[in-house]
Amino acid sequence: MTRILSGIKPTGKLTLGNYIGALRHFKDFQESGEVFIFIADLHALTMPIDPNELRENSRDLAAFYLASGLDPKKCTIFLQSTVSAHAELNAILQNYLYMGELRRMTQFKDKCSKMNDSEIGLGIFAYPVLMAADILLYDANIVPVGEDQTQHVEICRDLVKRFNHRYGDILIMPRAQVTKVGARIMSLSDPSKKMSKSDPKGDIFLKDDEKTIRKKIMSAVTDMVGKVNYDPENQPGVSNLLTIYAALSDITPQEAAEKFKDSGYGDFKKAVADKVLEELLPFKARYEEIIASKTYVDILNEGAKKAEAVAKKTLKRVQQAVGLLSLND
Ligand code: ATP
Ligand code: LTN
Repeated sequence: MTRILSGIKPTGKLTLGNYIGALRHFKDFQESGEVFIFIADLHALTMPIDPNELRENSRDLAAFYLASGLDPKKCTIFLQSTVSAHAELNAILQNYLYMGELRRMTQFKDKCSKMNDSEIGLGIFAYPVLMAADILLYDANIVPVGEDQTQHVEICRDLVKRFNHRYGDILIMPRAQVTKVGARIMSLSDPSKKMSKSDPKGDIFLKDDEKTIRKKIMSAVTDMVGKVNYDPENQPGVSNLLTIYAALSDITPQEAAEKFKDSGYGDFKKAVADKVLEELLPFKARYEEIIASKTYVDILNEGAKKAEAVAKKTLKRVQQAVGLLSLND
């Protein structure tokens, strides 16, 4: 059976970009494969974060997973830090990715370009190693992610090739799966930048109320062209709104553009806001119910047990392959 694995790091308030590019799709895999979805809390430590905020973000993310339609009876939902095999496999795999290739990662360059070496933690540099451990522990075949994470899945694939070449067929080769529409939602206030939860200016958060969401969409940056076209190069703001509308309607941005070709920007933005709210308001209501009832606690405990059983077996296989002595065999 196909194994599917993905995670989101609890670094801040989740955005509409996280929802459209990743979260919204996770549930679709539940019927066809064996799904592992986790809260990447160890990854959240790679940039400075307040401990209380990290705890709150982690609870929120658990509730968002459940509100998105992930069913703990059909998939395994867990906190990364509660399955120690992640850290253990990380310690082994760090020897199979190299400084030169880690330095070329876009995320590392983006996050650290304005810092000097004395401020850059080892964790953000070695981020892809831990992410590879996350993926490989579960023998994942498919890793659904937004576009910005595909480079990390690619480096994981390089690691698998290198490792298997040396030790035999030990690790399973994963591949990234990126949604066709909405893999890179841009900021509403600056459509040249990715919408990102750690850079929150003008972006839509899943916890925003109706009034705020409407206001943000109505004041999204557009252009002077005055016509709704899908043309990301010349009309990035309008094209981004079309992408949001299209992704949530399961149509292409071109189809969305056709629908609004005779509309002014005001009417078009109102339709986008209605579409976003139609999806987010019921989602938010489910999230609030889950947070209040704390049902996520038992689900995460149960998930950790199920995840650990799978992860331990892979860890053992790797430990044996590289020559770590096992005293019980
Ligand atoms: P940070 O700002 O802390 O780096 P982020 O908002 O980029 O966080 P991640 O935790 O890195 O979010 O990403 C969670 C998932 O959401 C990943 O699969 C990522 O590819 C996807 N994602 C993030 N931002 C966007 C976006 N703007 N459009 C589409 N998908 C996105
Ligand atoms: N790097 C990812 C989070 C993440 C992940 C993973 C995603 C950590 N480990 C393994 C898929 C598979 C992010 O920033 N969203």
